[in-house]
Amino acid sequence: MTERCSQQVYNPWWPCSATSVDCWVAFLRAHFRAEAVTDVTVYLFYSDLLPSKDDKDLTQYFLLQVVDILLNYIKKTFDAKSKILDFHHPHQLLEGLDGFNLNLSDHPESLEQILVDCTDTLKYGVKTGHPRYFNQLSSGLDMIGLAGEWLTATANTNMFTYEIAPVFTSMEAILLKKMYEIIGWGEAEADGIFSPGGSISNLYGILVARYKLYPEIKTKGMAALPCIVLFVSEQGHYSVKKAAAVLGIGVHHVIEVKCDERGKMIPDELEKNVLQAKTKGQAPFCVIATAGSTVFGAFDPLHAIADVCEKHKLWMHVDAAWGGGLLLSRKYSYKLSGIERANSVTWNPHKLMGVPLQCSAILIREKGLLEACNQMQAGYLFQPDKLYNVDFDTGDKSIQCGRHVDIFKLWLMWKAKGTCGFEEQINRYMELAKYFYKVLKEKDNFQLVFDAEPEFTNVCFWYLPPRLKYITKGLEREQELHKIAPKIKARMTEEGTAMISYQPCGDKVNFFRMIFSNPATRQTDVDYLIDEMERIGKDL
Ligand code: ABU
Repeated sequence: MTERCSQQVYNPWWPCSATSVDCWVAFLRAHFRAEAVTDVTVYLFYSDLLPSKDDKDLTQYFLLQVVDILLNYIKKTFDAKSKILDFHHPHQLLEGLDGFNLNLSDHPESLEQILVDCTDTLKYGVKTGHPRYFNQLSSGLDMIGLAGEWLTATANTNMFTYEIAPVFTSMEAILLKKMYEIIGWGEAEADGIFSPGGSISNLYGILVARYKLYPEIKTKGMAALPCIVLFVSEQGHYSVKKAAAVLGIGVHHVIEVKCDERGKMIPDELEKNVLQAKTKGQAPFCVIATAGSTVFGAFDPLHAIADVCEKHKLWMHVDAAWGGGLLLSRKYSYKLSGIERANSVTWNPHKLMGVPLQCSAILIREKGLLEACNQMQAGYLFQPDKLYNVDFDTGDKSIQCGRHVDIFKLWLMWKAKGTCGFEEQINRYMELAKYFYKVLKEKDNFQLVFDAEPEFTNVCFWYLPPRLKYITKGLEREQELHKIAPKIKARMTEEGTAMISYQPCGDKVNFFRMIFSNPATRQTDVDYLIDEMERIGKDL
């Protein structure tokens, strides 16, 4: 260490605060028994940490400094008055900012620099746990989930075999069982796996649906199949089309079914589309129903869709990536009534349940199908003659080889909250959505997209600047209104005061989509957002 740890001039930023600098000097004194260490610091490198050197104290000190950085960030995250982000354009970040250089060099950087880089990475990022972060369906920063991520990263293992992930694969089995029960399926008939997100879970649903009807797909490919088609509502997630493209089905073979005025699939339209496809010589095989659509938060009528599926022998997949968490609420789970009739379900605990990204499950109401569909029996991983029950090797069910451990943070959160804790949190989001809707309804400078209580925690609305009142309803007014949401969002982003998403949809020009899925959000933050929109928007 001595040759490379030359003493350098004191670096004023290290390590972040005066108290920490004192600690650092004290640490160095003790560590190097060098009383001379006063106002100087020593440069150390990754090679001074475990396992290169047997220096547990230094490794501990370095990691504690990282924790200190994280704790400072967490404190700021939950302070409503702190900025959600310090926005910079991509070229600014790529060019480098004030000591934060993204470029990589051939030579090692000191541990000090590594700690500065950790600080800056958080500094220039987005605080998705901030109480006024409403931008995505997944938001919030759960402390238990975070602890789960830390532990998972420390364990650094792979989900493909019980052999190297005995505890995590067992936890996955327990969690999947719990989710089947909540949906209303018996354990003996169900199967599942955690996947890298809702899009991949939806892809699994379609993949297994096709395999069930056409098992020859696995060996012979699409050439052996008729022209297969599937159905999803106009408000369904775009990942369904993506999956169709990836699976060689083709985007043109995804038939979009009309929705009612609230964005729910119309079952009669579904049946009409199925019959039309058959008349054209196409082979319908699957319907994707949505439980909690991305923009409107709509729930398709699952029982009526299940009736159509049963009548026409179609696989029913429910994309409950967003809405699945509502099954934990005794008050609101009725919105997913009929999900128990589905053949497969996507459910993302990283959305409504607030589990840190990523955490998504594909659940299938037929044991063995997932494995039959994806199994390749790689001899170097899935030896049948291992010392344990190899049914716990999950790798041949998945389309990946390596699979990240997404289960532990969910398991730990469930332990910490109990099912009731999730329920309470989710019910609170529903109440906040109703509150937000009621406040906007009373204001003449806001207009709701649906003049009815929200179906879910999505609340869609326009802000109307005063000048729009003087433009008569029609194309010109719509064109002007279309420009308002992006302008308000841009100002909010630049000022870092709040984040909320917007989009056009069908014949509706750009409108805001409010989402409640952040445990840090309170009514005061909702009131703040409204005031902020009025402040920024009144002169637009
Ligand atoms: N379906 C992915 C989530 C998109 C969103 O947060 O709006």
